[in-house]
Amino acid sequence: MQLQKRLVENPNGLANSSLHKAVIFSLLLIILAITGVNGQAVSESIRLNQLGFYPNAPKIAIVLGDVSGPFQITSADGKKVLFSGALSQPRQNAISGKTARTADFSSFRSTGTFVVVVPGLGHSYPFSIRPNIHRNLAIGALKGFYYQRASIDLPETYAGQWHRPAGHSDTRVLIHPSAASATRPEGTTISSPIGWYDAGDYNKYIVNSGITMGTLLSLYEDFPDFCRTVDTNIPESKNNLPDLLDESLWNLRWMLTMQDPADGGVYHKLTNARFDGMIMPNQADKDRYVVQKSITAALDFAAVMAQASRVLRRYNKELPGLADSCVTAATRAWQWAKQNPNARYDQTAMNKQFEPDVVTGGYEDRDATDEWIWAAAELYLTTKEDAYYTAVSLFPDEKTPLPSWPQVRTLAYYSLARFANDLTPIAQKDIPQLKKRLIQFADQLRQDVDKQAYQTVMGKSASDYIWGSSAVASNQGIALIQAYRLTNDRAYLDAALTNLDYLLGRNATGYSFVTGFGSKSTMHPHHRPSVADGIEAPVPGLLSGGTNANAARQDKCAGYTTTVADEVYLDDACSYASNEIAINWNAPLVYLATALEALQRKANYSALQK
Ligand code: 9MR
Repeated sequence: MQLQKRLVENPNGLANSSLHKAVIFSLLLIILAITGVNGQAVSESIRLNQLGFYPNAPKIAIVLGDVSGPFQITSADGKKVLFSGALSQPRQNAISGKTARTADFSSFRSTGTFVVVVPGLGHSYPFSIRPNIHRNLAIGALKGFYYQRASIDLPETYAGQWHRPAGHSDTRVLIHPSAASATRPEGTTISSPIGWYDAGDYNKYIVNSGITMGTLLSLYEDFPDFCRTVDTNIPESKNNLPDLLDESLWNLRWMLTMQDPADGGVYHKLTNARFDGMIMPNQADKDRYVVQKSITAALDFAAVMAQASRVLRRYNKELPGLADSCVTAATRAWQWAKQNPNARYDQTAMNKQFEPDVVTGGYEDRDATDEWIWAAAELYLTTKEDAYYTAVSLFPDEKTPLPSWPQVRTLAYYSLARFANDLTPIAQKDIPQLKKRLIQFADQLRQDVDKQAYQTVMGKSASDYIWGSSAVASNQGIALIQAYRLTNDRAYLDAALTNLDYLLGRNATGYSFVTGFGSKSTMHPHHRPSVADGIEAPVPGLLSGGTNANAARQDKCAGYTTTVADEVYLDDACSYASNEIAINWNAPLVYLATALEALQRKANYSALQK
C-alpha cells in the first residue's frame, strides 16, 4: 500500500513519461527482488552509483572481498549477458585495510537498465545508462529545499504524500537579551517569517544560510540557461523566474528580516532556546528568539545580499526594487562589520551573561578572515568599487580551503574567476594567481584517485569523514567543476563524477545518501518531519550528512557497528552526527548534480553509441 502510494505521487514534478518509466522501473525492481536475477541474489559487496551512468562517461563498480573471476553486465533480469570484463588487480583500502577490485565497464555504452554480475558473488542493484541520468536527482535535491520551508502549508499538489500544514509563523519573535538595543529592547518582538529550516531541526541560522545561498546563487551564475529549464513543481513554478531563484528567494526574504534596520547589524540566528522534540512543524509552540548580532552573520549576509543583487538585477521587472534593496542591505551589513570586528558569536559566554540559555546549533567561528574576503569579493563584483577589493588581502596564505560553513574564502575565488573578464585593473592583476590556485587545488583533489579502493576523490584521507562528510564530497565536486570551467579538461569532470558516484552508493557503507534516490538509500534521517509524519518513506531529495568517523562519540546513539573511519554511518534518526540532513549539504549536491547535467553534452558524456 505504502509502495503503491509512493509510486503514484509526483513530488518532484517529473514529466509524466518519466514518471511512467519510473513506475515500470520500480515494478521491475520488485519483481527482481522477489525472483532474484537468474538465481543470483543482490550482493552488498558490489558498490556502484545506484542511479547509473551517462553513456559516454566512466562507469565503475567496486567489488569487495576475495573474488577474482570475470564480471558481466547483464540485462536487469540477468538473462542476457551484454558485456564481460576482468576485475582489476586487488587494491587495499588504506583506511580499512579491506580488499577492493574495480569492475570497469566504461566501454559498455548501450542505454537501458542493467546489473553487474559477479558469478559466485551475486549481482548489483539495477542501474541505468542514459543521457540525463542525474536530472531527476538535480530536480529532487532542489525540491528538497521546498520541503524545508518554514511558515507555509505544503499542499499535496506540490508536496505529494509529504504534504503538511505550516509551522513556525515567526511573526512574533522575541528579542533575546543578548540582542537587546535601544530601538529593540529585550522581550519586544519582531516579525521574521519564512526561510528554510536549517536541517533536521527547525531553527534558522544566518551563517549556514550564507554558504547555502552562495552555492545556489553561484549555480545560477555558472549555468543560467540550464537553470531556467529546471522545474521543481513549486507554487512559483509558473512565474518568470527560474525555480532555483524562486526557491532561493524564500530564504533571501527571511534573511533580510534578520538585519536590524537601526544599525545594519545581523542577528546570528532565529531559534528556540532548546531544540524541539521530534514533532511536526505545526506542533511546535516554543518561544522563538533572535540572539546577538555577530561578525560572521553580518559578513555572510553581506556576501549573499551582494551576490543576490547581481543575480536579481535582470529580474527587476518581476521583482521591482529588490536588487537595490539587497545591495543596500549588503553595504549596511559591511559597515556594521567594520565597526564591530570583534563581535564573535560565543554561545557559552552568551549563556553566562543572559537568560534563557540557548543551546541550539552554534555555528561559532573564531576566525572571520575568510568571511571578510568573501563579503569583500561579492560587494566588489556587484558595485565595481575598488575600495571593497582593497579592504582585504585576497591571499592571506597559500591555501585554497575547501568551502564549508566556517570557511568561505574559496567562494570568493569562484566568484572572481567567474567574472574574470569583467574586472577593474586592481583585481585583474590577481586573476592569473587565482586561477592557478583553483587549478592546483583541483589537481591535488584528483591526484592518485586511481590508487584508491573506491576510485573516488572523496576519502583519499580519513580526515574527509567529518560531520557532514557528504558535503565534503559535493564541495570537492564543485571545486573540480570550477577547474573544468577554467580549463575545459574533461579529466576534472570525470573526477567530479566520482564523488557523485560516491554519494549515490559507491562508498564503504553501500548507501546512497540521498533520500528517495537509489535502491538502498537513507530511510531514517534525523529530520523531524520524516520522523513525525507517519509516512514510511522519508521526505525525498535530502542529503544525509553521511559517514562520520566520530559520530558515535558525538551523538552517543546506540547501534554503530564499526569504528573504521569510512564506514561509520548509521541509518537511524538518533544518529544526528551521521544521518542528519542540512541545507548547506543539500546545496552543493544540487550544484554537483545540476552542473553535471548542464555539462553532459559539452563533455560528450551523453553521446550515444552509434
Ligand atoms: O554542520 C555542523 C557541523 O559542522 C558541526 O560539527 C555540528 C556540531 O556543532 O553542527 C552541525 O550543524 C548543525 C547545527 O548546529 C544545528 N542544525 C543541524 C546542523 C547539522 O547537524
